[in-house]
Amino acid sequence: MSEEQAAGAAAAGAERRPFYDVLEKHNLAPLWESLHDLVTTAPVTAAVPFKWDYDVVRPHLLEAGRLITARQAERRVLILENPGLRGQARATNSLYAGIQLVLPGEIAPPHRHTQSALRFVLEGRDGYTVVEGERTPMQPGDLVTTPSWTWHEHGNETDGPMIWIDILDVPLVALLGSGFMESSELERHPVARPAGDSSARYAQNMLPVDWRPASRASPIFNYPYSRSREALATLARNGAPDPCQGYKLRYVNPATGGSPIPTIGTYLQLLPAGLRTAPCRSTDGTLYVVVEGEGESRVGDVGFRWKPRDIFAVPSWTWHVHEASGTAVLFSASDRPVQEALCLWREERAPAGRAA
Ligand code: GTQ
Repeated sequence: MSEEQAAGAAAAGAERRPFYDVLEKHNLAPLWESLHDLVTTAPVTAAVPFKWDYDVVRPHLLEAGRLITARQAERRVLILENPGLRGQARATNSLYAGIQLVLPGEIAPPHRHTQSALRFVLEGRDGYTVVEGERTPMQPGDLVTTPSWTWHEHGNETDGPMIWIDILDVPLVALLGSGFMESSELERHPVARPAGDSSARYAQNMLPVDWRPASRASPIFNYPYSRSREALATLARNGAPDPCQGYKLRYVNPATGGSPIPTIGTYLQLLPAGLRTAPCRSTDGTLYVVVEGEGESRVGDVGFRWKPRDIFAVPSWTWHVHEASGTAVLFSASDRPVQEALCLWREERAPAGRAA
């Protein structure tokens, strides 16, 4: 724009100002002033690439354990706040995440909400979550789901702390205005089914012959790490890795073929030692949890080194590469199934030679 044109535009802007003031009084606004902020040429998000170092989080979580009980807190959790979305309880655009602590002898009482939740176990063995009256023991690396509107509670009868990451679709449900929650009057939900019942029914590549799913959520509450890890180990022995993902599997609801939680996609990937992935970006902002191994990732123009139990956020449409020093395993979660259902999901893989 020439100086003359710029001056003309400024004059026209000043001339329209009184009109805008009138519009504002009537709760109206001129689209032409904000069109290209609303409808951008590519995704724009305030979320930033960020890593939460487990060595930083853990002592604060244990301090919370000294200051408040699980029962008092209802859920004793430190929320992972994306620095670009401070005060909004969001780790990515659409995902809430927090680190929960249940100490020996504690229970986190039963409640239910329309927000769907998953737990990915970071530390401790044999603590448990009860979902709809079925208790499932939790081991490191297990993915435990609590579908929308199911009663759930947590407990720990072991002699060590249980620590896991909670990932919920809280921001999405808030956007849609569809949040409900209910606390139980009961100290504990009555046990309705023996442990292992839903796994026997639904998690053995078979389904009860006359069963029809009542919802899109998976009937499986626990996807044990041992089984997923073994599958990845076999794949890594059998063939070449994908240049962007290494060996990556998605968790699945056996009744639908979709994701176990309709609003949150969940993935486990193995990066062979020394692999540097090709630059890749996709529209689903993603939260990664390091399960095994050490390495580094470059996300946009930020780089971080990671080790087991570190968590990092990759915002929507941000180029990223991962490099594993030894064999590494990453768990990840995103809103990809929502975007796919709405025909919004896109991915781009860099041509060979492009740096992230
Ligand atoms: O364990 O039910 O981190 O309801 C946030 C909300 C955990 C839970 C969270 C919840 C829970």
